[in-house]
Amino acid sequence: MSRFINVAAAQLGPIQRSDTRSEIIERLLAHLRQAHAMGCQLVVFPELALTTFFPRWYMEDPEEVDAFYEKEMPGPTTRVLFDTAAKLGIGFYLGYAELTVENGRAHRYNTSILVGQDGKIIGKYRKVHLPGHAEHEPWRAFQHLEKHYFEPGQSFDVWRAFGGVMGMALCNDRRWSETYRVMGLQGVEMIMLGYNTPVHNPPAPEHDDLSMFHNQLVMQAGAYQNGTWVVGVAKAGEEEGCEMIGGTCIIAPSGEIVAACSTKGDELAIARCDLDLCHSYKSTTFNFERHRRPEAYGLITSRRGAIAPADVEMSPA
Ligand code: ING
Repeated sequence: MSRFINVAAAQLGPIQRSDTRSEIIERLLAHLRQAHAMGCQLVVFPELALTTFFPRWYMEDPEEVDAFYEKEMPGPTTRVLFDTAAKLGIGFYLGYAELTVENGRAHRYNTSILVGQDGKIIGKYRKVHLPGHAEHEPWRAFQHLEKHYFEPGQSFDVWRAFGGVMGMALCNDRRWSETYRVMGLQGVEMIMLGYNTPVHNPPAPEHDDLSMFHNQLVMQAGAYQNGTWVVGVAKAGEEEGCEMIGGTCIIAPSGEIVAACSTKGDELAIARCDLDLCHSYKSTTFNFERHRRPEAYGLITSRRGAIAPADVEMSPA
């Protein structure tokens, strides 16, 4: 008997700085209701789905900065998402900026949660790969200060939910093969990941025309090489003068895109996902137990940066 989940990839168009939390929550609720009407059990929202992508600015006023973070989840403005999920029997993945106090110290993370069809939190993930830079770099058309505003997460976990093994990632994580493989080694069958990706990458403008190609490339490869579904969801369009890619899509364990958005606004891409398709890859081509050779992979965890043999002239880092 196949295990199906009807999944909605819930793309958001831009969120401007002046948009209020209640206006944004209304957009998320509209997605939940539409997905429910279309028979979905799970909705996947983007990264930082409650605010504009604020790491594009260098801000020094702590109050100004902390207004972008959620101090509790659910909180006063987000509680309605959980109540609606429980009422409709539809779960969701949500990306947001998390501020938490542990042992009297404040910690800030780029976070996602997975909420079940009963409206209860199943799991939390904190972004491991924080791109960009930690200090203000005025030469850039816009900043990318995730290393300034967030601490990195330390692990990729999976959870048994929705009839399968579910995993979470966030944005830049999708560019690193280790993200998928660590969850693949835990039997993941569906990876949910939201992203906010500017078209323009200031350190490498020559890549800009390939931003959509790279977006699909990494997610399709991750899906196929680990025999897992991947649901990639954009916050897209022009946010505060910064154009962000769309490309929201649902990818099967074969690596094929089975559903995709075609706009850069609020849009659902929906697919009926058969989790049993994963087995076809996990038991053959990517039967890790039969084919992997960890004894040859030591450098992957023992070395951070690339080191070429002495006689190869490499361009300066
Ligand atoms: N955004 C971008 C991402 O990885 C980026 C940052 C853009 C990195 C282009 C490299 C190239 O999609 C986030 N939020 O990680």
